[in-house]
Amino acid sequence: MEAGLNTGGNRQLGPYAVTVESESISAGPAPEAPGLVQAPRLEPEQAGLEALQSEIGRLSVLVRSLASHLPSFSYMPELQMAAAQLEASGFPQALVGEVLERVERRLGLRQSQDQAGEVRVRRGIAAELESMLAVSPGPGGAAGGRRVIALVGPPGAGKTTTLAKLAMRYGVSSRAPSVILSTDCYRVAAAEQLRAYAAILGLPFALAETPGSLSRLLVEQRHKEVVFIDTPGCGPNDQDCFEEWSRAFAGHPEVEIHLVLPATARYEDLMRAWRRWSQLQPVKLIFTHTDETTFHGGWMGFAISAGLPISCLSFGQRVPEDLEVASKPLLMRMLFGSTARAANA
Ligand SMILES: Nc1nc2c(ncn2[C@@H]2O[C@H](COP(=O)(O)OP(=O)(O)O)[C@@H](O)[C@H]2O)c(=O)[nH]1
Ligand SMILES: [Mg+2]
Repeated sequence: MEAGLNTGGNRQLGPYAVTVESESISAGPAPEAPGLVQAPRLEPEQAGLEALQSEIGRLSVLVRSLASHLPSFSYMPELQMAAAQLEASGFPQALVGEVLERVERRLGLRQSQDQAGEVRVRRGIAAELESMLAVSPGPGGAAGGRRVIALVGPPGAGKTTTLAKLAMRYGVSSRAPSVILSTDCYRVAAAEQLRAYAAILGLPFALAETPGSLSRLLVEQRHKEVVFIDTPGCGPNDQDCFEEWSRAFAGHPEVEIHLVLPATARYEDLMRAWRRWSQLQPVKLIFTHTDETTFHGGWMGFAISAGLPISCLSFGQRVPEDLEVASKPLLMRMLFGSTARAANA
């Protein structure tokens, strides 16, 4: 059926006719109308039509380009928008796809036409991420038990600074007999930095000259209730270093190994680091430098992929202030709003 725009028939628009066929709009040269006086040119309407066509063209390019970045174009618009935001914050695409599928199931949405509303979708996403992220606040398991904590991770991640913060919070403040052990014998300044922290905190300090001599020190210090062990960072290609440290810890199941990684690294870089550091069998993650980024999807996505709980977050250089014990509400506030410092203010 052919229907004219507004009038139910063809309408003369100067040299053009506009006809609406079913739902499509087409524009083309107007047929000659014998006996009719040529209508005056309606240029503003013609210009409006061209502008409309060009806007539709622009929007369709934009939608195609947005869709090509999304895990699936079959999701409802609110989910697609949320997916774009998660990806922009650093979450890997595959994980975003998994989150969306979980949210669809949670909200009972089966088709892209289903309606859910932005707020409901946001809450669904937060709930899913909260259930996928694991936290294990601070070091140590059973309350009142002996704690032996080792920090491992790449050089410059913030291990020594974080160790001093932990020593203050879980050693000095708890008044439990504690000791700080450094195994960073590669760089003289590194051990001295920790010795200085130990002196300020009033805690005993000992240096293991080699990874092998750590065993002897751990036996010597077996009566201490809290033992903090700092380690040097292995370079990415130094496989010998990783093997040496895995051997050093293998005979000491009492050591709780926390992997310290910078929150500023991208998801892919963290996964690459994980392939090496997982050899040491860490049981918890600490993320540092969280104050230096507002993109928290990369490291949170990594924590989900690695399947390890987050124990602490470091958000600055100050010892001992700039350390927060991880909690799910804190992670959600960081992800959906602000930095660790602001999120906890
Ligand atoms: N901005 C910021 N700087 C940090 C943080 N943690 C450590 N640093 C700084 O990063 C640098 C390396 O830290 P360090 O503890 O020596 O790293 P390590 O090589 O892993 O022992 C030092 O200048 C620290 O003060 C943090 O959470 N935020
Ligand atoms: Mg260090």
